[in-house]
Amino acid sequence: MASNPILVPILGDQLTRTLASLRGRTKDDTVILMMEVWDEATYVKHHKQKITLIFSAMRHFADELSDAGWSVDYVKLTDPDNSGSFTGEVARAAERHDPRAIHIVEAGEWRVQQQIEEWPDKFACEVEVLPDDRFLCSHAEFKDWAEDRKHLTMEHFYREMRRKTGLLMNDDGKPKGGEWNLDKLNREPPKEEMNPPPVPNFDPDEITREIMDLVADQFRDHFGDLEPFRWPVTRDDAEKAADAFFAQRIEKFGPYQDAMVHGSDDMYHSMLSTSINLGLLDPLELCERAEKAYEDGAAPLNSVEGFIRQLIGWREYIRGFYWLKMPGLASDNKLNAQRALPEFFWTGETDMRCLSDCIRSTREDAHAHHIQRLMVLGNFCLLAGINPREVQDWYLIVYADAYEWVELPNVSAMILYADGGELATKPYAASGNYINKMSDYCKECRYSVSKKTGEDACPFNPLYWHFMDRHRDRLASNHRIGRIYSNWDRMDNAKKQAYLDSAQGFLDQLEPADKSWARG
Ligand code: FAD
Ligand code: DLZ
Ligand code: SF4
Repeated sequence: MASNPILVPILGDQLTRTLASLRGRTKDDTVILMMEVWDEATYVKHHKQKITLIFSAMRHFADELSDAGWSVDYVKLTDPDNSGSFTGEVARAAERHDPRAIHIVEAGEWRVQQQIEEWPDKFACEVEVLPDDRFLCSHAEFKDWAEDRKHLTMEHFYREMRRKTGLLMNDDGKPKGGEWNLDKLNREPPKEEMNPPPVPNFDPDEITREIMDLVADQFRDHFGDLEPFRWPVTRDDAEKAADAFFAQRIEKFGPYQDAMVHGSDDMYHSMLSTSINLGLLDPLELCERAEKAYEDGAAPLNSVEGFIRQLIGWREYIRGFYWLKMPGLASDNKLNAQRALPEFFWTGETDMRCLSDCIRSTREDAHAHHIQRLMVLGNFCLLAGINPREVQDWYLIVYADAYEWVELPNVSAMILYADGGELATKPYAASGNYINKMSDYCKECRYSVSKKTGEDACPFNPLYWHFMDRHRDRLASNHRIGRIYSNWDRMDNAKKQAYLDSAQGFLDQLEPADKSWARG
């Protein structure tokens, strides 16, 4: 190793061999630093599988780099000298290696980026922070796009990304199939006999087992089941998971994207978000594979367009929105929602069958699919007026794919309307009817989805009107939702009061969560 090498810290969600900070570097002049630190593992009490996933993927990635001839300085959580923070570990590594410069790719999260921005003042050597070009759209590009727009409509952004990548585009600049967005074809309710092919399971190897022992010991009071642990932790396994999706599930991904079935949180979804967010899979490569599946006749356009839209549309848009709106987004609460998160979000103990199933899969798998996160769990938090900070913590903790850059806009702006409607043009509020249409939950629920008020009524029904009524001032002028108030106004006063009383009765009996589930 040359003296005064370049020190390249690689964070836990930067596990990509072509990372900007490694590109163009020579192996005899570079020391890669990877750090397991208490600050990251405990600033919220992440699900046990999330910690296992990240540490195991980090250790496998470090081995892969070492096998390829890189010098990797890997600090384990249990290292007695571990300072517990990124900054502390970079300082210790700087003492060990006396680098002439530190090169790091910008952090995904605002909180971590704030720490990195202090490094030039803290360290004697030069610090270079590189853009994370694993995303298609840079912060500056998103800012330019957003400037002077009244509404930051995802659909407009998505079309820009389609043009930029050429994905599903004809040579004349028009979208393949003639339409940009085929979402209207992607709302099939579940069928009786669907039998989606099982998602591949990846049995823990020795490295993962060692971390599972660590997690069982050190993080035993964190939420979630540690076993069975089935997530891919290497690029090879992540690619096997992608192969299985493209071979078996993409065909029906589109139509059943919004369908919910009791006991199933994978359905025809890709289950690739953990690998994509860690950096094990490249989203653009996945989109190109999806397009090829369409060209080869292996998947219909609505499935392929839907998948590509999630990745180059929603995922990129969400990240751009996060960086545009931080730090204010984290404390936005435009609907002034102040109710505590109910305890059943941690225990799953509720008679609401839809919620208890989504919380079960969250506890067992550190996963729930999009429509469960949005229209069951999210819809409940919106209608019940749960405080955004508590909802944000919950989502960040419980999902194995959760990092603040992707969790926060989805929670604060998409489900809670806490930003006042800059991301979502209307709140995603729905009564039990929507859940009944799109799932098999209601038929065996203790509540009746057809009952509107009273003890046995599906709680979503009165909660929906309670929400609409209490936010009338803000929502009545919204042209996408305002006409709902004419239905409310047509009801007689006794019926309205019955709705409001039922909702209030339900809200009053919710037991607030013990705060120690979330932090410290
Ligand atoms: P698929 O259904 O197969 O979708 C394909 C890919 O599209 C996903 O892997 C993901 O990378 C991307 N994607 C889809 N929707 C979104 C979206 N709204 N935002 C960003 N990317 C998207 N996704 C996360 O990766 N991390 C989170 O912390 C997260 N929190 C969420 C919180 C809420 C309230 C909601 C409504 C959605 C959240 N999502 C989050 C988005 C989405 O639910 C998950 O990406 C998806 O369920 C992961 O499963 P999958 O890989 O099978 O996804
Ligand atoms: C989520 C997480 C956890 C639990 N632990 C670590 C860790 O010990 N070391 C690390 O490099 N990264 C960890 N991460 C992921 C980081 O929080 C992630 O890299 C930041 O969110 C990026 O901004
Ligand atoms: Fe959920 Fe209501 Fe259906 Fe029960 S009846 S499963 S609470 S939507």
